[in-house]
Amino acid sequence: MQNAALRWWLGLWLLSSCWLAVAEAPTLWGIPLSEYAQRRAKLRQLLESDQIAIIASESTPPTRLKFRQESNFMYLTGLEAINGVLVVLPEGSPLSEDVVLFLPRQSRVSRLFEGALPEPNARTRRESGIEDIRERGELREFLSEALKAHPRVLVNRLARTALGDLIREANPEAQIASVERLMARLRVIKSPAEIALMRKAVEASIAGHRALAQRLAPGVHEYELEGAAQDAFRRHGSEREGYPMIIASGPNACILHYNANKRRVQAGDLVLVDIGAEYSYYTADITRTYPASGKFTPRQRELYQAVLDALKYAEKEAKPGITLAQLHQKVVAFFRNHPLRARDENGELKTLDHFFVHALSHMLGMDVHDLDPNLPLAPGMVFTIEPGLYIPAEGIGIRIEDDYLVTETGVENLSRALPREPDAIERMVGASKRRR
Ligand SMILES: [Mn+2]
Repeated sequence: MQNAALRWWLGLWLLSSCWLAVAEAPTLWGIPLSEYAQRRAKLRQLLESDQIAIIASESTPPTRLKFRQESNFMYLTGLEAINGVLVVLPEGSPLSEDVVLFLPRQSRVSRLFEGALPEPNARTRRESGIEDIRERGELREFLSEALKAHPRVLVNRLARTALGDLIREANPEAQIASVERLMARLRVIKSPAEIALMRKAVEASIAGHRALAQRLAPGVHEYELEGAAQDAFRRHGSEREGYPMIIASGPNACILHYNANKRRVQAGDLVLVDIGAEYSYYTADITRTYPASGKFTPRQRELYQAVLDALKYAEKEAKPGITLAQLHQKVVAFFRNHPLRARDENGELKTLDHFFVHALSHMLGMDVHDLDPNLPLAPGMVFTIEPGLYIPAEGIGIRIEDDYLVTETGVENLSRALPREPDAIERMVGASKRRR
């Protein structure tokens, strides 16, 4: 009896403490609501007194692609709203508002088509932590007042197209510019919650690489490899790819934006695989180059080693204070000084820097080429390093890419669990096991 009572009280205590834990730290998409509030507060601080930020959500549910909220709207609200508009005012504004979210009321028919969307109601206030949510129809009147005190209007791309007329009507003198420079300053430093999501994205992407390499053998189509990677992404909780997969075999590896993925892999090909899973609106971006038959030729291997050495050199040089442009120049010099040579399209022998034709790095986050404020590296930034060599005359394209978190003293390779040494790469390829 006593025991049963104790268990009852213990159960009640556990239940209530669980409930309290959830109630204390509510999240949306893995990010605490308090963090969304901090982001909005920070944007307010960055705005000058005559500026105002207007950030529109996606406007229509797409028919051909899965819905994905615009990254800046998502970053500031956490809401998958349609036709929403977030207005952010500077700290010293004469208006009493600081942040106002305008949302449309949903019709009965729309609810049947799209399911329930965020509306101006108590539920959305509670879910988002945004207190001032109004009817979308009130935006026009609000702007005609607000743009008097704030004629410099910073917009995201969706607001520029959807609300340009409304803004000019509210204030014909309004100067419209992009909000992306400010958003880049906010988004470039990742919080612990964001880094946790990016680790999940990396984990799913590594699983995709492993599944794809396992499936790789001469005769397989590039799109079959795509399916293998996608299956592994989904099994690791990824909703979608962060960008179209590049699965480029043989000569396709020298087409940098190739993503048709329809060729049949031939024996002796190198297969360049550039894929990234998105997890809760954050994406990874990892590239490996695999020998289709499970074994590099001597020439493929020496070029592969040159790219890998360039990557290792860059990650040693990467630390707070250096810019991505400086890091890029270091790798160009590394390739220029490398003893290997290759022939260009005219048969002329060239140093390796001639075959490294793209940027070494980019910022990574909600978008694969994430907004970049062009600042020196600082702790909390996440970026890629991806040297590559593309030699059409030899039908060889090689790229190796990992994702890095900047620490106080250097970088942490987030994707280090995925092999990249040439022997380990050979062992990953399915064909190599079937051969033995
Ligand atoms: Mn990349």
